[in-house]
Amino acid sequence: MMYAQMVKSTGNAVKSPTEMTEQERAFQARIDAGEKIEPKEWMPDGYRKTLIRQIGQHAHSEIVGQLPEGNWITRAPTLERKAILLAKVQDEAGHGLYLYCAAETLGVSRDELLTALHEGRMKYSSIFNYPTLTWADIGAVGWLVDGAAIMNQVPLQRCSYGPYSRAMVRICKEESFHQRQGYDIMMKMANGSDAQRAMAQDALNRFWYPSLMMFGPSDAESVHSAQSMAWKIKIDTNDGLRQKFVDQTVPQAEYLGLTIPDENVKYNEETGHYDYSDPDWSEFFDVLRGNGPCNKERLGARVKAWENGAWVRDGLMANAAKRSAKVAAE
Ligand code: FAQ
Repeated sequence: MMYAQMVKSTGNAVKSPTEMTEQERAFQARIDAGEKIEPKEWMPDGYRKTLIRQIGQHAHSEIVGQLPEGNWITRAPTLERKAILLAKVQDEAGHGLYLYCAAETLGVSRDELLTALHEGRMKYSSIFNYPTLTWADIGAVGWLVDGAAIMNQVPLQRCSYGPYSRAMVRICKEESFHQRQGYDIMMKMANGSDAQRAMAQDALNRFWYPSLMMFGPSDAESVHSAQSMAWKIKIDTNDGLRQKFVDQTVPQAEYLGLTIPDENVKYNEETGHYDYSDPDWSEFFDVLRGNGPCNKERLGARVKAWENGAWVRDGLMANAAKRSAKVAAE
């Protein structure tokens, strides 16, 4: 069993119009005109591959992302909190399903994508390799992790690939609710006892930098951004979205009376944005290589769930075969 996500990132320079074939030029013109590309239409091989990679990773993130929160369903402090958390975790499963379906329209099966995840050939978001140690972490995940996810996904509603862009519309609606529930937990904790306030601060301390890492490496290190943006598979740069997230989140932390664990966070009158420190990128790349605190546990849990579900899949297939044999005999 291989737990690392040893996928090598390679990015190609964006082709200039003169290097493109006529078909590629016509395709790029459609993208530039804001048209949506639909499943059966011609698309460059690289466009298809990039979408499969990004949508697949995104789907895996939703499914693996259930694990840190699932950890707290049995320990939620009230029945109401438990019901809300259960609904949120179920939503993530739904997001995974829409996204696997969107990827399937590109000619890859869900089984193939899951096998690639299980064999360490595909990535999922780095954030889910961090543990949720206290109830306040569930607040921080909703507030910061869903907050970062929405910041990235709202622009993706305008992605050039029809099925992905439409999946994003629904996902973003649900993610907004998720973020509100996280912030609501943080408000309760931040306005609670000293011990609760300390837990809220501790959760923010641990989740701040990993949340900033969700947007991916700096623009200088991002291998895919240029081509993905030319194809409108990505709408904004990694650093652009990260800055927007910081600008949105700092005032929210102030409202909670919590401190961002970065002494360089300061409003910059000249730029109109908050200055902030970059995360430790060596930690980010190390997590991607499979060495985060929970990589082994997360992938292990997914592989086990897959194996434990084999009898359900086998049963469904046997039933489907029986039904089609019956229809054929009629
Ligand atoms: N973690 O060249 P770039 C959620 C990889 S939201 C792991 O910049 P790209 C909701 C990247 O894949 C989270 N790997 O790449 C939820 C590439 O490697 P590759 C999921 C990362 O694709 C909330 C390499 O580094 N959201 O789950 C990360 O242009 C709460 C070079 O990077 C999405 O997936 C990372 N953080 O930009 C669920 C959104 N960052 O593939 C439960 C869609 C980068 O060559 C609870 N995805 N890498 O082997 C995207 O927008 C983009 O894929 C980026 C990365 C922005 C993530």
